[in-house]
Amino acid sequence: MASDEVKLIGAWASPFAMRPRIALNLKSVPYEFLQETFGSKSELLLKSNPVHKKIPVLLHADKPVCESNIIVEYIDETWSSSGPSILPSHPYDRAIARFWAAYIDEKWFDSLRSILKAEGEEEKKAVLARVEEGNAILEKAFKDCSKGKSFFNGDQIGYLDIAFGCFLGWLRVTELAAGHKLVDDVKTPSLSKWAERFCNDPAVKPVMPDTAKLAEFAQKIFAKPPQA
Ligand SMILES: N[C@@H](CCC(=O)N[C@@H](CS)C(=O)NCC(=O)O)C(=O)O
Repeated sequence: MASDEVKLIGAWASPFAMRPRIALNLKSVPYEFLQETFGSKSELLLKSNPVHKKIPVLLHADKPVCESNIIVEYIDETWSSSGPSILPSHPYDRAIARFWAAYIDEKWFDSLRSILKAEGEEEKKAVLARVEEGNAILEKAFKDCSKGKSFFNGDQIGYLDIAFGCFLGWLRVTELAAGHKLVDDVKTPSLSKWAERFCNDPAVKPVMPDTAKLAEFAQKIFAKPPQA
């Protein structure tokens, strides 16, 4: 009989792996964290996520669930009676949260990671402007969704907070590398306060990587030749 155990294949520095880690913390679900080594893929990962071969993968009773936002939804539905609800309760709010989560992964994060790879001042400037444009859009989305509350969907951390907040460590590292603040009290006052609240939440604090440690890791991985 398969055990009911929960395991998560991930890595400490992975923003995508941070999503299910926060969700499991919110639901107080104990799990074993199986960390992949950067640059190689374990047999278990290849077997569990043969399509994308990416982390994170949640193993629940030995059954794999892939894709970070899908895992977060699975955690919310599976442990529905423990901890706060992660997805908004109204279908419209759920649709909006999923819309912004897709925007963050497909557009915003794409620009953010281009900063670290940008070559020359002109390219760097253009990418920084693209991220700031995205931040302004997300500042407005935060105001519209939170309606004056602390988080995107109210008083507690939810789906969209996790989807966006998981990138805050990498955002800080990018700011350091670029010598340019991207989220601050002047440009994005609401997001700036939200980021502080998010990072201090007890479900987030233990899994948010230390900026200096992450910056050191970033230097190592970006020093390697770019991969196709
Ligand atoms: N859409 C995926 C993205 C996951 C992802 O990009 N994971 C990275 C680590 S942060 C990875 O496994 N990269 C290895 C690779 O691309 O081969 C998700 O949301 O889970």
